[in-house]
Amino acid sequence: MKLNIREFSTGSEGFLAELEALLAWDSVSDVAVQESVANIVTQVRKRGDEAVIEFTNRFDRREIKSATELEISREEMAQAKLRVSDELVASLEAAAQRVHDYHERQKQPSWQYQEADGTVLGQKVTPLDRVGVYVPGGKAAYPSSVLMNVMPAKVAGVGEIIMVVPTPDGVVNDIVLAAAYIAGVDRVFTIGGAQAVAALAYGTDTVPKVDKIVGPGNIFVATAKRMVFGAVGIDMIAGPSEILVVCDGKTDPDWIAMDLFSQAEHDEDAQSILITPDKAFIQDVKASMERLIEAQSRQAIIKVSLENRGAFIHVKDLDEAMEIANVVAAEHLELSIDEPEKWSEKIRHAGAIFMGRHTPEALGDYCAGPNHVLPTSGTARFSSPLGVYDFQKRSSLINCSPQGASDLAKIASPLARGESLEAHAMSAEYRILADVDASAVKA
Ligand code: HSO
Ligand code: ZN
Repeated sequence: MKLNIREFSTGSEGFLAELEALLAWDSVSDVAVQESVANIVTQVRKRGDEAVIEFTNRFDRREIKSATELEISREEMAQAKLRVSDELVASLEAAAQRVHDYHERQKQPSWQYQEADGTVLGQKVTPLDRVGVYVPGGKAAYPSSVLMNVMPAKVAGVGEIIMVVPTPDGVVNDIVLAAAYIAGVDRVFTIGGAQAVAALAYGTDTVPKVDKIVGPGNIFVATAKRMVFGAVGIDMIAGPSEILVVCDGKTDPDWIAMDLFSQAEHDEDAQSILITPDKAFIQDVKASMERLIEAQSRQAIIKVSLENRGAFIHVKDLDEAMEIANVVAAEHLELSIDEPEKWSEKIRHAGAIFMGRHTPEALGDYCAGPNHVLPTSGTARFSSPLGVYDFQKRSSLINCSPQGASDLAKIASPLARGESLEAHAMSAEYRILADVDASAVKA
């Protein structure tokens, strides 16, 4: 099948403008969607379960009468797991274990230190009490994403994990439930869309109010998450998935073609880009793609994705490739080159760096250990993969000794008076100790 994929060269005039146009992703949210989501959120906030039932029956074509019908117990999750093949269960369990072990290393301990005068300062780390995990129900219902969202929360020590997943026409996804069971989700509700986000954010008689909502979703879910932010915490709002492969031309072009497909098959908006200093290699990969796409089950999505947002970029050398990789700040960066450790030192912006020819993104998506929830659309410039730290928060600790308080008060008092805050100044000054030498002289 012929594929019409853009080709650029850094040497050509206007390259940077072309690159910018290629990367542009418009996440503007629709006014009509905003209005509809605002209405749903308000209704759920006001009328609780009654509104959740109404919207669920309407949007998911269900006939729920009581909100208790919306819950799936741990027992039912265990039953779902029994309906999944042994091979798949074994893979889910192995993946969960590896993701768990990786995230164990991210745990941040509380710490404190003592100053010479006895004052103690520190930071206390506490897991969130209750977290909501949104799992999409439609074409993007990924059991692997259940593991990736739940495991770091588990490792952080979150008290209770509530999962919501829409079940259009009442059809449950056994693999998603099996993953939830294995990951240790406490409660599951078969609700989705903005109504599920609102129920988690404000709580209803049936759905408990959570402290933070994580997990991907469609435009309704993303808009609802933005709307409830503040009442609860949220994770990042994910854009379409992207991969940037840097290859020196020495990897099997079939491997590179399939690595690019693996991202393109997610959805039509996904972005797959190859950068190489070897011009002939671009043609080799293209030939591989045109041959391999024939047998791909998601051929139609792959084709649209590659033709709309895919690209081959020819660069002068690997140094230039690294410069462009930093501009792109891709969600996934594959360094399919010799000495990837050395080259990775030049990378400053990427959600995850896959090093060497034997490290395709797909292994990271499922089971290497690191999280597959990563910053998209260039946000790797300022944000990080989902991790244990997203489910922990920090409190500052201050414990002044009498001498420490006295010394600090002498610093604080002029600052407070400079801000015309007299009560602050006096509160500090009360702690100033009487001058010991002066009293000694008096005696
Ligand atoms: N590549 C996706 C994650 C995923 N892949 C789930 C397969 N299943 C995130 O960018
Ligand atoms: Zn993937």
